[in-house]
Formats: sequence, structure tokens, C-alpha cells
Amino acid sequence: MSASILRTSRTKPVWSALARARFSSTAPKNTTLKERLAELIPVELENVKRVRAEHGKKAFGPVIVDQLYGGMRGLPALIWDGSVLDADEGIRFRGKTIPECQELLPKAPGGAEPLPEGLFWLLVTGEIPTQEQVTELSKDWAARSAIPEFVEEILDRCPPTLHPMSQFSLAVTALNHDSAFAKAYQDGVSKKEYWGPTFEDSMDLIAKLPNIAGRIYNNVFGKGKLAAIDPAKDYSHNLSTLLGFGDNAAFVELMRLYITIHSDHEGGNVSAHTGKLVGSALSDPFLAFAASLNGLAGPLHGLANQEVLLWLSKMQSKIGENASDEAVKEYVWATLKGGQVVPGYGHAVLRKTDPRYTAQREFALKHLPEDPLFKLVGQIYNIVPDILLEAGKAKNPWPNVDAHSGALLTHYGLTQMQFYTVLFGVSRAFGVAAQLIWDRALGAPLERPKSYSTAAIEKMFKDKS
Ligand code: CMX
Repeated sequence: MSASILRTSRTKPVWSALARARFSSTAPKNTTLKERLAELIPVELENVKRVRAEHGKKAFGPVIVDQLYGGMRGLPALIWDGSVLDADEGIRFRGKTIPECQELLPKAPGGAEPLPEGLFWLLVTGEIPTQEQVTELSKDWAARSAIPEFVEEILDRCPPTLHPMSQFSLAVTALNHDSAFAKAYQDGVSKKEYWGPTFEDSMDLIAKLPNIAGRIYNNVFGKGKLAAIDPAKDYSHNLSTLLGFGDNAAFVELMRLYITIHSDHEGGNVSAHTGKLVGSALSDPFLAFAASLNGLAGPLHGLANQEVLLWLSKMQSKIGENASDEAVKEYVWATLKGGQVVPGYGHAVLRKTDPRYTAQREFALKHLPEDPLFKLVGQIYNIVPDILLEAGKAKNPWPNVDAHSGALLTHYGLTQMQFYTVLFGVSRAFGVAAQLIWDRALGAPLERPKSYSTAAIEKMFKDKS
């Protein structure tokens, strides 16, 4: 690679910038996220070019027919840079575990949990931002947070019986009205410039989600007048205020942790992959993320956090509170024998307890150790894995992120379980948006894998035998 390629317009050697990004060191001071991205993009373009030149024609492992029928488990098929999921260790955001993010990312004054603003910077650049950079992001998002009046009207006209996730998806789709990317595309923007309007849309998308989520919550659960965003407060504080919990410092801290840990879980999960897929057609970030939300709304994915609470409440009404281990065991077996899944348990990739579950458990031990629902969640943790192992079907008997989140929200009075997946959705925008920006920056092509009919598979192997 020539030295000239490795220099930015500021004639700074960018190899060191790339090295910094790769090893997740701290971000250079006095730069905005967009300026930093503009420096990193040419470096990463060269890097991808080099990787493809060196390895592009190498096989990445065999594909077996069962993977086509089996939901493509383990099929190497996507590039996703923000996070990588290890079956045993769990998620790493740009190489950092959840405890490392908790330690390294900037916090709010007096707070102990990472600010999601910093996590977004990390997902996009691979670097830990400064406190000032995070504060600037909070201000920028507050400044972009208003939603168009017609979107407010769409939400106000939804019947309260329409699930909050459907309302959420409607509103995010409608934001495409003001998409900078869609407009730039109509105006004939060059491919090389795609990332700029995608970045602006992504920032707008994230910024507007608290107002959408808050409006849905207020409309559906009759909470009265919606509070206003305070430009001096961080993103999670504003989100909490819009939900009516802004005065509860522990709830605000929970939101900071919640958004951080739910943001990204590599690229193959339904919401992340859907966003990437739809974005690959050059649908703007609003359309792409609305598709993510529709996937997240499924009970095997994000809706599982609602399902867990529903399942726990049904359990409590059937066997009572403070039930014995025997009674809980019987209830779990009845769930399985009824042909249902135990929500919050199992995972398509993980084979150990989800570190996102552990992070929430640690939060509960610190803030609400005596909470009865937290205790029930702990009791179930001691019972369900053995039963799933004995039942012998689930490849992973351990809890995932959704097994815990509802108990924490309930503790603080956010008891409306139909709303839980909306919070997951607010958070998931961070990971999907970060990847959409990079996909457009690196010129990711239209996704178009090959499908086969069963008849074609039979014929293929008959012809070979
Ligand atoms: N309860 C009962 N059965 C389960 C189970 C559970 N928690 N987890 C897996 N199984 C069953 C599957 O339904 C499957 O049964 P069939 O062979 O009859 O189809 C069998 O065990 C094998 O499944 P698997 O390979 O272990 O799991 P998958 O990769 O197919 O599915 C998941 C993963 C998450 C959908 C599944 O574990 C599940 O349904 N869990 C409960 C729902 C849940 O908590 N989802 C949230 C996941 C996290 C998230 O995305 O938010």
C-alpha cells in the first residue's frame, strides 16, 4: 500500500488512526463523529480491498443442505463490524466485552453505567470517545429529536389496541418523508457520497426515537402530556423523562445500561440482518430500520422480553407468589408439554449464560436485591436449564437477555409489558445504524443469496450419485 494512500487530507499518517481504531483506543480529541468517520473511511476502504485481494477467493467452510433448511445457522454470510458474538463468551462491541464497556465508556456525572452515546461512537469508529465528544452527541441528538407533526398525528390516530411495536414501525417508516439519503439519491448523489446522508439519517433516526417511544407510551397507557426533551440532558435521561421516569436516578441509570447492552448482537440476528438486507436495496435508514423493528417484534426475537413477563405473571397467577421449586418445575414442564417455548431461554448462537443477562443481574443485585420478581427470575435460573437439558431439545439451556429485562422495568413501575420491545427497538437502532453507515461507506452491494427448491436439491444429488 502506498504511503500516499495512508495519509488523510490533513496529512496526518492514517495508518496510526486505523491501528488506533482496530485496537479500540481512545478517539483523537477535538473531532466530531462525522469528521472522524471521514478520516476512517478511506483507510477502511483500503483495508477491505487488501483483505479481499489476499483472501477473496478462499473457501470459508462447507455449506451443508441442513443449513438451508435449518435457518442458516452458522452459515458465514455477512460482514458486520460493530460487534462479534462468541458462543461461549457472548458479545463484544468492537472487541470490548460488556464489563469493559462499563469500565471504559464515559458516564454521566455521578453515574456508573456507560452512556449509550459513547457506545454509538465505539460501534461506528472502534474508539472510546472523550467525555466532551459524548456530551456533543447528547446535544446533537437533542437538537434533532423533534418528530414531524404528521408523524405525531399518525401515532395519535392509532388505536391503543394496536401493538406498540406496530405503531413504532409505522412512525419510523413515516420518517422516511424527510430522509436526506432518499433526497440525495433522487438528486443524483455519487456512490462515493452515500455515507454522508446515511450518517445524517442515522443520527436523525436515533435522535427521534425517544419522542416516538414516549408518544406511544403516553397514548397507549394514558400517561397524559408528553414531556419535552432537555438539551442539557443525556439521551437516556431524556428517554426516561418522556416515559415519566426522569426523576428516578436509578431508572435513568438502568436505561443507560439497557440501551448499551441491547444495541448490537452481531449481524445475523433477525433485526440486524433485516436492516442490513433492506438497506442493501438503498432503502434509506428509516425504511431499513422499520424493517428491523418488524423482525424484532417477533416472539422468538425481541418480543421475548414481553413474553417472559407474560409467562411469569401467568405462572404467579397459577401457582402463586413465593411458589416452591417443585411448583415452578411443574409449571415449566407444563409449558414444554404444551408445545410452547420457555421464553428468555435458549439462543441460536450462544451456548452459555448471556452476558447481557449477567449485566442486568448485577444491576439488580446492586439496586434491587430484595425485589420479589428479581428473586423469581433467580429461582427460575436455578430450575429451567436442568429441565431444558433433560427435555433434550434446546441446544442452549441458558438464559438470554430477555429473561431479565422485564423484571427490572417492572421494579421501577414500568409494568406495561407490551411496551418492553419498544425499548429494545430504541436500543437496536444504534447497532443497525452504525452498520448501515459503514455499508454505504464501503459500497456494500445488494444482498441477493441463492435459494433452492427441495426438488432442485434432490435433483442435484441424484445427478451426482
Ligand atoms: N424452550 C423450549 N424449547 C426450546 C427453547 C426454549 N427456550 N429453545 C429452543 N428450544 C427448542 C426449539 O424450539 C427447537 O425445537 P424443534 O426441534 O421442535 O423445532 C429445538 O429446541 C432446537 O432449537 P435450538 O437449535 O436450540 O434453538 P434455535 O436456534 O432454533 O432457536 C431461539 C433459538 C432463541 C429461537 C429458541 O431458543 C427459543 O425459542 N427461545 C425462547 C424464545 C426467546 O427467548 N427468544 C429470544 C432470543 C434472544 C433475542 O433474540 O432477543
